Amino acid sequence: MHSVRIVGAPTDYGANRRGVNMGPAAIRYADLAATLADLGLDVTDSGDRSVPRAWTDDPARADAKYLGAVETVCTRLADAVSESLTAGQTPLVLGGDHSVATGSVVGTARDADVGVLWFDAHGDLNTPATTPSGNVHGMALAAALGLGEFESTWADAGIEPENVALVGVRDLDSGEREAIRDHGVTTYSMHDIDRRGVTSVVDEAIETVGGADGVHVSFDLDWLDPSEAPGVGTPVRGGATYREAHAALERVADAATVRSLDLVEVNPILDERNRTAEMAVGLAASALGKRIL
Ligand code: 6HN
Ligand code: MN
Ligand code: MN
Ligand code: MN
Repeated sequence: MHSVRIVGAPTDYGANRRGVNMGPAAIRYADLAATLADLGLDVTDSGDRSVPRAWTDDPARADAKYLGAVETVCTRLADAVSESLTAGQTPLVLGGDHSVATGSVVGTARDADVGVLWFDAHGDLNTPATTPSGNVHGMALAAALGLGEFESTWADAGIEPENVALVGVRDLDSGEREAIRDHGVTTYSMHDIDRRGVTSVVDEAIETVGGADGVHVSFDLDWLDPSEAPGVGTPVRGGATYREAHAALERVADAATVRSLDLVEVNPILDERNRTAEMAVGLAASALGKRIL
């Protein structure tokens, strides 16, 4: 039987809004474990990683707020993800803001050849030198790639730009556009999805990122249109529909091996009756093999 281990990462240090640290609780409340067990998966919930308490931040690092706390969370999460894989359980990481994904990627790529599919309205490719906000969740992918000052912390993650595809972006900062060009990160915008259809785009993304040991799927709920997933801190209109999001993840389940999965940026304070968390649960089921027949 296929096994899944839920790993909570309840942090909001990477975001500019409080509340996303309650994401794991909201997603569990939306019946994650029972939904996955109904698919015939063997589900273990390992609880939440502990998160440091940081009430004040180094004012000199307005370009990377709470970076120390983010790094601590990511280091703990990387170990938890890697242990889960060693135990034969697919890690299902619940954020928390998207900064946690640096830890997931580092953990899943340890001694393995993996591709990364990043479903997001945003590129998450800023560095402290380019960020418009100082929020580290907007740097999570750059950190996993060891770009800019992250060369001294995460450069050994084992992920190269050619192993990564951004899918469905619609809000890039100028420094992110430069990073995409300079490092050759395969990027599909919503424009590509409109023109070609989501399944064709996802097929090509899977093909591009490779990964003999499978793919890491980092799913930011703000990839969806805010009318369908309002409980996120940085909504951008023009996002994926419910059907497109399910079609995308069903394609991933069919055409790739899902080695690990993040569900991030669910903020129950901003949500409407937990519907964004419920969306996350349904999408996890699709990514982990739910079929209608
Ligand atoms: N996310 N590009 C913006 C920034 O502040 O760097 C927004 C980042 C959003 C990050 O949603 O994971
Ligand atoms: Mn993101
Ligand atoms: Mn985003
Ligand atoms: Mn590797």
